[in-house]
Amino acid sequence: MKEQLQALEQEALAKVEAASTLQELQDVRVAYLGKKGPITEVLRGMGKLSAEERPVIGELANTVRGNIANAIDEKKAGIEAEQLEKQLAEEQIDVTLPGRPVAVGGPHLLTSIVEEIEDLFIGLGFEIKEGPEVETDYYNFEALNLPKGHPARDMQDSFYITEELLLRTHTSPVQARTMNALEDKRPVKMICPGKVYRRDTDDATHSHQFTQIEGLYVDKNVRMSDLKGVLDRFAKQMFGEDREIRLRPSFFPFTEPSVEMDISCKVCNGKGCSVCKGTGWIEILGAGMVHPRVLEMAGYDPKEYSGFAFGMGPERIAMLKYGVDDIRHFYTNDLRFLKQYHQA
Ligand code: 2U9
Repeated sequence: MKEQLQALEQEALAKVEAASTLQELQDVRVAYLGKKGPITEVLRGMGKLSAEERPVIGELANTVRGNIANAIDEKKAGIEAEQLEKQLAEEQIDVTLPGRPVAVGGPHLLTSIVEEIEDLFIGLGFEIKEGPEVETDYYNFEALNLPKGHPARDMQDSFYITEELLLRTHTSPVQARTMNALEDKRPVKMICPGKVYRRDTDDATHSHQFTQIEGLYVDKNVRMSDLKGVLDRFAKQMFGEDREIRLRPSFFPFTEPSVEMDISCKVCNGKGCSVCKGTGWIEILGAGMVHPRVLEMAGYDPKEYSGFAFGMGPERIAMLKYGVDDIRHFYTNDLRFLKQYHQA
C-alpha cells in the first residue's frame, strides 16, 4: 500500500507539472484529491490493515495528499501569475501616443441663419416669441382674415389633423395669440421663428416643412415708412451695406396694403444676370401694414393702433446668401453639405 501511495504521488505530481491551464489543474485536483479519487480509495481500505500499519499508512496518505495539494496550489499561483503578466502585456497603454481626434459638430446652416436674423431684430428692439406647431383653425386662419371658404384654407394645401386642428401653415398665429393675450393692449414688437407645414411636393424650391420668421410691430402711429426703414436695415445687415431695396405692391389677406421686397442683385449689382433672371432684383420677403380687421379681431382698435408685419423663409435667405441651389439640402443632412458652413 505504501508503494501504491508513492506511485500515486509521483503520477499526480507529474500531471500537475504537465498542466498548463487552470482547468487542467482543476481536473488533476478532482482526479486525485476528489471524493472518488484513488487516495480516498486507499484510505477507505485502511480497515483491513493491521494496527501497526494503520497509523503509518494513514500518515503517509495525508502527507501524499498534502504534497499533491501544495503542488497544485503552487502551480496554480504560477499559472495565474503568467496569465496576469500576459494580460498586462496585452493591455499595455502607451501614454505617449497622441489622442484620437474627436469629431466636433457645429450648428446647422439653418440654425445659424435663424440666429443671425434673430440677433439682428433683437438689435432693433424686437422680442422673440414662439407658439404651437399644432394650431387651431381659428388662430391659423380666421384671426388672420382668412375666413371659411378662403382658397388658402383648402384641404389640399394644409395638413389637417381634425376639422379644427392642423399643422400651422405659417407662424402668423403666434402674433395673433400674442396680441390676443395682452389684456392692456400694449404695443407689440416681436418676431416669431419656427417650423411650418404645407402640403407641397418636395422639389428644389419647395418643402412640405420649412422655416419662417415673421415680424410684427403694432403701436400708435406705426407707418409704412417705419416698415421700409426696418426692412432696409435687415437687407443691408444680411446681404451687405451696398444693397438697395425696392417694394412692389402685392396681396396678403392679413396685410393692407401688402408689398414684396426685392434686394438689388449682388452678383451683377443690378445690371441683370442669370441669378436675378436679368431683372437686377431678387425677391426676399413679403410684408405690409396689418389689416385693420386683424387688429380688431386681436382686440386692438384700428383707429388708435396701426402696425406692420413681414414674413420670410430663412431657407430662401440662406440659399441666396450662400448660393445653395436646392432647399432639400437643409433636410437631408448630408455632412458634405453641412460641414461647408461650420465656422471653425
Ligand atoms: C399678423 C398680421 C400680419 C405676416 C406676413 C408675409 C407678408 C409673407 C411669406 C414670405 C415667404 C411667407 O415664408 S414665406 O412663404 N410671408 O409674405 N407674412 S406679411 O403678416 C402678419 C402676420 C401676423 C397678426
